[in-house]
Amino acid sequence: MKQFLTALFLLVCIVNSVAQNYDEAKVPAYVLPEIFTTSAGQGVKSRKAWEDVRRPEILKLFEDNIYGQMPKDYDSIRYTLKNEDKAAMNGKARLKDVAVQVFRNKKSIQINLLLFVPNNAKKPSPVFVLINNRGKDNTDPTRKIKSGFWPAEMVIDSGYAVAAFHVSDLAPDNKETYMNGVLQLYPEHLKADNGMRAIGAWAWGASRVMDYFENDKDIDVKNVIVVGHSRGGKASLWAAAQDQRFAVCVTNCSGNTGAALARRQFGERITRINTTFPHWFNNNYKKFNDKENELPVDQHMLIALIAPRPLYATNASKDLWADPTGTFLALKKAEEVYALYGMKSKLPANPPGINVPVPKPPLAYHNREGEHDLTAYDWGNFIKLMRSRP
Ligand code: GTR
Repeated sequence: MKQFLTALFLLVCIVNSVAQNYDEAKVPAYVLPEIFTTSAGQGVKSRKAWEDVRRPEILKLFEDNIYGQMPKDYDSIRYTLKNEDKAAMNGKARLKDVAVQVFRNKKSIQINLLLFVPNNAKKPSPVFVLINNRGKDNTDPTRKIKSGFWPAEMVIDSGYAVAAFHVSDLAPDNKETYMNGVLQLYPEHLKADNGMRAIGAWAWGASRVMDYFENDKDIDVKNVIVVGHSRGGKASLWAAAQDQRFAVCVTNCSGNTGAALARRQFGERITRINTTFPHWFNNNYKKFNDKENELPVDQHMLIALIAPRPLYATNASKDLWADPTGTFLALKKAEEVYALYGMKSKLPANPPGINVPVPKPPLAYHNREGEHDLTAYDWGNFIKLMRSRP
């Protein structure tokens, strides 16, 4: 029996991996929904029509069909400095270990925020905040363990503050237990087909951290950069799309339902993501399993929601699952919204080569050599983007 089950499991794995397309020649012909045509078929030509009509309409389409509603109300929020080290990183930085507690309907959750601020800063510091979807070791506050996933010393040396919180504080990344977090504060969402789910909860957490930054004099709130990798990169995109206080968005290897176009059906597809991770997106999204072309949006429109703020999307050469070409094409399609703000994209016409970064606003991109990961190479380029901002 055990052997039979192992064989069956292997077979399912093989069928699944063969079922995913990795061949550019097999990408079907597709038509992307127009960014500048309203649901009523009207053309959008001005910034005003974009901001007043089409942008809110697209945001709602993403809420209703994919990420779920984003609750904005809560009863109260409390910030507590749990621990502080004024001479962290050999005196280079101040560590603040902050509890962000949010209360609603007699329930509460706690986001544990780690923040290092450069000690030599003469004014409030811009800050990179990572939505950490990997091990907590990656953000070791004692700095005994160092990781390219969150190279805090490098960011501090470059003159920026660096922060992180873990997704498990908001919603455990598990289809059985994801509701044991923010969703306890908003149980009505669980009943709604367009309710918030795990990725929405992580993005909601980023906004509560932003609430905290607005109350921390060490932080330059006009320059908060939200960073996420992969599933965390889907959340960083959604956070920046719906909360315009984020000045810059970094979405690293975010792939399907992140920065890559769904209609290309290359690498991971909607059916697969909804089956493996049914707790990430809302119920309505399941209607689009194997029906990418029926979606009223595609991911270039999520990027468009971030305009005119800078966005950095990345890929890795061996991570075809996340469709590097589809990510680049989504950025290219979003250029038209930046153009509406008089911004000229520096992206080339075709995807740049491997390790040929374009860390330039408003739309930055690179395809790093190697595996699906977030590394010091990636972070070095995010810093370059910040430095080349006007
Ligand atoms: C994969 C998933 C991707 C991506 C990745 C990750 O299993 O299919 O969409 O989110 O996990 O988060 O590393």
